[in-house]
Amino acid sequence: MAISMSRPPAFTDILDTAVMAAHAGAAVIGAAWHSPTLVVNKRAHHDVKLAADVTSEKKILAILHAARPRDGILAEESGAHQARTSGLWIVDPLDGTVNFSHRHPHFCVSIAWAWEGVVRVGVVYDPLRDELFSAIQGRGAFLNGVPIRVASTTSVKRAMVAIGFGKVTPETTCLPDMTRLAGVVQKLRIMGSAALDIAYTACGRVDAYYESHIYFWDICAAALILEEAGGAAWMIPSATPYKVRCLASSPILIGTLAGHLRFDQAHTKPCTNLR
Ligand code: LIP
Repeated sequence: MAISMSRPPAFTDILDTAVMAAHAGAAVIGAAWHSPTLVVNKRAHHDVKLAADVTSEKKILAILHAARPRDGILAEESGAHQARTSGLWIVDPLDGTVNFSHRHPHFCVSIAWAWEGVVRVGVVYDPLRDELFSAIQGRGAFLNGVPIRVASTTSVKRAMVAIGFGKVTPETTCLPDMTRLAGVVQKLRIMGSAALDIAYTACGRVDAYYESHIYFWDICAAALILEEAGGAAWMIPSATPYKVRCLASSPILIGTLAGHLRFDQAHTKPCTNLR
């Protein structure tokens, strides 16, 4: 189906739609959080799929589709939906699902919008803390409307690094990377939500985030927020579609961290560049 080469819409309108959809998804998640029973759709050794993931996504996609019916969508639960414009929504309806399933209060909704393969708008919403992280390309990053910046930590020795520990199999374990980092940074933190890890890097609550195998939908929105907060988010594509190796930090620290992680900068590109 032909892609119409139209002019991009106003990014502020896109942001308004993303925020409305994030709140709607969060309302669904909030209801599940407060319900005495948690509906589990599927269990795997290192993962779980909840009904809340699916219902939140349906709610979010209905709003995005109503606002921009011809844009494409890439969503964690329902996958890729055809695009008839250069616009693409990238959605994680519940990032931190395993945390949620243990009633561990650390999860969020993540919505990004790309135009011509570059992320232009990003929203990460943590409903329990009522914290909305947002950014428009070239217009700065905000937490509940207040500008945010990365931390100015000058040395890796003083860095607190969030590390994602995904679905560990012999092929995808990041234990060697973790060991490399543990020996050089101040502290490692495993918090279980890549989107919040990168958003926390953007506002200086941690100095970096690393994960050896993570999906676009977990990182795209927060990566733009981090870039607009003065940081950088790098990715190296893997053989699995939409799955990448990701390192995010401040410009001061990212090079040194990449060295310790043997992060091949020759194959690296910004997490906001989906081309
Ligand atoms: C999670 C990520 C986390 C990773 C988990 C999982 P989900 O996303 O946020 O960083 O370690 O394996 O991928 O599945 O909760 O959307």
